[in-house]
Amino acid sequence: MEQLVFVEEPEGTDEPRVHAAWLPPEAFRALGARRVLVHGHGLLVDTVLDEVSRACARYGGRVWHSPSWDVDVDLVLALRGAGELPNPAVEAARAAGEAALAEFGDGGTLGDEGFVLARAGEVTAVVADAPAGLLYGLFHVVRLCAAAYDPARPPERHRPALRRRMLNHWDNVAVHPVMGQVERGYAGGSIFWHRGRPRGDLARIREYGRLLAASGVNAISVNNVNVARTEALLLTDRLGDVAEIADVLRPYGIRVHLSITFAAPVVLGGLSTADPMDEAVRAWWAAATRNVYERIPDFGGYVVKADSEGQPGPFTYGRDHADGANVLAEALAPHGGVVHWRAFVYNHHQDWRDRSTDRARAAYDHFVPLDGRFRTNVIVQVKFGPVDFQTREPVSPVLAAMPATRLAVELQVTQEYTGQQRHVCHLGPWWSELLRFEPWGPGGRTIADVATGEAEAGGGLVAVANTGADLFWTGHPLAQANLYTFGRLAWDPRLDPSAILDEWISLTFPPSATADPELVGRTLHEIMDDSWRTYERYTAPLGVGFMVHPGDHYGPGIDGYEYTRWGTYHFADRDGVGVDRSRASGTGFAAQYPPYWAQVYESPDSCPDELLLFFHHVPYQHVLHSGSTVIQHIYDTHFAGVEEVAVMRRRWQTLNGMIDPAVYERVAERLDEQMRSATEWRDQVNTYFFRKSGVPDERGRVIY
Ligand code: GCV
Repeated sequence: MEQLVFVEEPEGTDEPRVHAAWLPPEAFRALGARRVLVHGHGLLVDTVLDEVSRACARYGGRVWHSPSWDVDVDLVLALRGAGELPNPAVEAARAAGEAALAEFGDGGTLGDEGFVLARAGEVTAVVADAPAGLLYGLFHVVRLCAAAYDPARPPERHRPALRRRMLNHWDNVAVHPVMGQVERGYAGGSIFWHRGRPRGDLARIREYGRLLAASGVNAISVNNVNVARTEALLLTDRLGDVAEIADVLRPYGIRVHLSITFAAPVVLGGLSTADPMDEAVRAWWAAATRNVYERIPDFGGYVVKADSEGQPGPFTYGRDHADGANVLAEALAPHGGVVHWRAFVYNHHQDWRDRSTDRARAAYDHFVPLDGRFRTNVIVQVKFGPVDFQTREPVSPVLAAMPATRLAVELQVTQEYTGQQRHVCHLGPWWSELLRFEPWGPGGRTIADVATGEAEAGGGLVAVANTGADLFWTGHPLAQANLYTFGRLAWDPRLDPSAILDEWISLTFPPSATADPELVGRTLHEIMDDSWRTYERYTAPLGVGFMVHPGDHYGPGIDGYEYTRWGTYHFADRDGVGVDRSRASGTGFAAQYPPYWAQVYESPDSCPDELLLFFHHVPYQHVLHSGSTVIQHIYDTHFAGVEEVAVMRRRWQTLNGMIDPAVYERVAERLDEQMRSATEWRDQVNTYFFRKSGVPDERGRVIY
């Protein structure tokens, strides 16, 4: 049996080959065995042709490029407007595509990235208005495998719900003394940078672009939002390094963005100020930006972390975030670029003694008063929750409070707080829940609707990448599914995360290259489907958050942040635990939500169990909706979480010999660590709360 899991590397290299993730050659078997006609021209059409040609060369199919005709084909991938082909079967399939489009209504529009798939006779047609649509159509056909050629397949139209589907890399160019090459990176070094220089592996970057395009991602920023001296230079002296990356990713429809420092006019331009109201500063940004577009005509724009965790910003000059964002937007506007201005702004020098300051409130307090003041090419990028990418948080109330601003929702694919790619923690179900959340109450618009925006002009979905120079791209091979899922949810937030996981499994572990595909699929689902909830069970309880080891954020550190300046406290004492964020007696954060949720969150009686300690400080004997007390819930979930990891490990062992041994070994190794770490979490959390509360476990299990 073939195990075609790795992509081919150029001959003569001693480098270990890189895992093919969800695009192993085997995933192209159904396509590659067919007769394919590609019709149209353009850079991305060439990419389609190249993909099809490679697949056909491997699996015995044939490929023609227009203006070929008079050939029998199984699949035609055609641009509308590329002219008719004197081939009746092909034209019938194309006509079926056109007819299907007309039936979908709204003028049959496909946009820049959409496509339609239809069957006529023996031919499948994929029709798109623009080359990017054809590329996405091709990857759709790959995902469908043989089903793409099913005569009974009804016509389908696909268009991305979100126009902006972006990854932010927190990659440093120079190795940071504390954060290393990639801040919060758990997959080795950076794909782009190595010790102050470009890494130089353009083939790898191209392969990355290919994977991203196949998942649906269409933009990336290539450097950390914390911008130090070397990284600042990417905007000017080292722009060539960015242009090189942009050139490699362009054939896969991926636009490059850059994180910049707000102080650039001073640190790069030699001006005495970066005041956004200063004419010389405005002129500096305009000139620097013009220069960027001369080198990279399809440059996406800037990503900015300002006045946050020590990064410079407009506050230095008595200006606000709208003033700061607008000066950059003004410079980008003539070129069609956007500013992603992050709303992650809070006081990181808080006094833990002061219980009136609440970090959860900060983004709303800073940004909501500015609604309507941002230029139209500013996207305010909001972390999904009010604090910081925790395993469980409520949705950020900012997302429901800025109707006159383009908002992007920021997720974290890199598993900073969710097991750092040493633990299996499949985040699809969590993201799906967030995107479906209705901040105005049941039946209202969803978070996905906010990101889509009116007339599709919303800010889209952004995520911090989890990839690196690691052989498996993501350290933990199963963490590849998080990246894939992010792309697919950004394309269509209504997709069922379990169906996305099915796609990922059958692409990554193709049935034709697996001894027992049913067992592999079932086992992966059993391990991954509920793994986010398992992780939640053995870590911080009931939405209280953090409790992580300070600094590296891995493993338990229950009081690690309790007496620090970072504003992430749980306030556990002998009587109870949790943060009172009610309007009546707490910080008032609950009142930042629209009325429906403000009311639900305000009272411990109506607050959902999983967020109870985020919103309320309650006694240990408080009874949850589940019927359990808070203290007993803590014990039960922590024991259960560790047992679930033990089961995951046993299940994984059943795949020994069934799948690529390198994948098997890497996951097995990581599951051992997950078991060790989950046990550590269980014992520390249970012991901590037993010592604080003095309440024994009603089931008499071992607590230290
Ligand atoms: C890039 C958290 C992380 C930081 C990160 C920051 C951010 O605080 O721990 O490493 O900095 O979020 O999102 O900007």
